[in-house]
Amino acid sequence: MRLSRYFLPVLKEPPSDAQIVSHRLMLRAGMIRQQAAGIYSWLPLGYRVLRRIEAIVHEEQERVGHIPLLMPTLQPADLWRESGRYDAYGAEMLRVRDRHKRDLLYGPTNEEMITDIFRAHVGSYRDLPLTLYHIQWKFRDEIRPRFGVMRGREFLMKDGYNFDVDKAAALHAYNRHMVSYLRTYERMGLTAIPMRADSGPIGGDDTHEFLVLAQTGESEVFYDDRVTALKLGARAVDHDDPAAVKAVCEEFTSLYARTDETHDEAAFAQVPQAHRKVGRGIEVGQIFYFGTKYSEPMGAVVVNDQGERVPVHMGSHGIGVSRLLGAIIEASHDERGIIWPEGVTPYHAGIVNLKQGDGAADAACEGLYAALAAKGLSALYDDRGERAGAKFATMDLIGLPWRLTVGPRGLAAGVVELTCRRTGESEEMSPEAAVDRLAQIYAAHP
Ligand code: 5CA
Repeated sequence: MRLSRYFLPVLKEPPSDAQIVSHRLMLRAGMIRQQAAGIYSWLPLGYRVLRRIEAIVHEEQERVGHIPLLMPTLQPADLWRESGRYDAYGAEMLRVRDRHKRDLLYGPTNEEMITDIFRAHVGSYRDLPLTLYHIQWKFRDEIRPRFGVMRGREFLMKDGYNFDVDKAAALHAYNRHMVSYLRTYERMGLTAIPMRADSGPIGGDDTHEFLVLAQTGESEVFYDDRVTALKLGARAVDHDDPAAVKAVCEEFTSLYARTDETHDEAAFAQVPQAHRKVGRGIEVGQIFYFGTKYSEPMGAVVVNDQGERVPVHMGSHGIGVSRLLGAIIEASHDERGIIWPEGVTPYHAGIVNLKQGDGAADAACEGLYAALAAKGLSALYDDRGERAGAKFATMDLIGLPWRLTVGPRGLAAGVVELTCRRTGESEEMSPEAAVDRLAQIYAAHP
């Protein structure tokens, strides 16, 4: 993309009502525009990152055998009357009435609807295990929407639902979700710690939240800091092997890590003092096992291998897709702007032309742009007639992890400059070497 033809409405002054750094940076970098309290338009740069995050979520869900579908945002109230949640959900639910005076609601989550789909089409244990998920907009009429996309009213969520014949199989699905979530967050450059949590209006006994440590997080967290060093890395985990999956979950949940809702002072006191940490975190996902809470009242039953009709065991599993943009920026920025991890960056590299209109510089930039594209790498080329300082400031603000700087002086010596946004370190090399280096870097971030 050439910046002269792009739509990147950067702001000079951050609006005064944006309280936290991620919200300020998303507005300054022209990523979002607020349309009403907690409701945002996604401008091109923000939308590009949002789609990147969605793509990673899809890839990691499909990797472990979960199946995507798409349910609507509007749901009939009658489904929620069956589960008893229509009245229980309270003022957070946005209720609508259509022209035929039928009650609808803008879905805050989809347990009822997915249970309806399941009961209509599945009747035998032979069709299990089954996990269906979608990425769809949700609406929760939060009393205090704030911090930009972090606590919106309309927000994008990945929500998945497992159907299993018994509790043991459903707990395997729970563990499989935990492992796939760990991989999902790692690919986004995040350390998200699974913490035992409270189930709230979703219900159920077993639940973990995934928290990204950040001073601006809304949850208070208590943890053994050795948990922050755990990494899944490139290891292969057989997601169909319950013991292997459980072993990974145990590794990630045996050290103390809890939110204030489930915090236990006596257990926390057992953590060696040097590792005992209290901090704040951003909840970027939550997994639940709730057994037959929805399948029983809604009649989602299967015939098991004994010929008996039994309600299916279920769980639901959510990732805050739009919230993740805020969480990633909270975890990765400096005083000049955003620093995108390679896995989610909107463009792989920025190209800054120090002397637009200079024949050699223009040609070298066009050459780099094409050579990157040939390797499957996207570039944002600043081809405007601006001063170098202004171009650098824009690149730093929008946070592309790698910048190529091209100018007549370097070209005379046959080199361009490759700069790492995170460390600020620059290296001069031939344009070909720079393209090869970027291809190598991104090979590790598919
Ligand atoms: N049905 C379950 C799991 S699918 C569910 O709704 N879980 S949840 O309530 O925990 O939401 C899942 C994730 O959505 C949360 O972990 C959080 O990251 C994100 N989320 C929840 N509320 C908001 C909000 N108001 N704004 C942005 N993201 C939110």
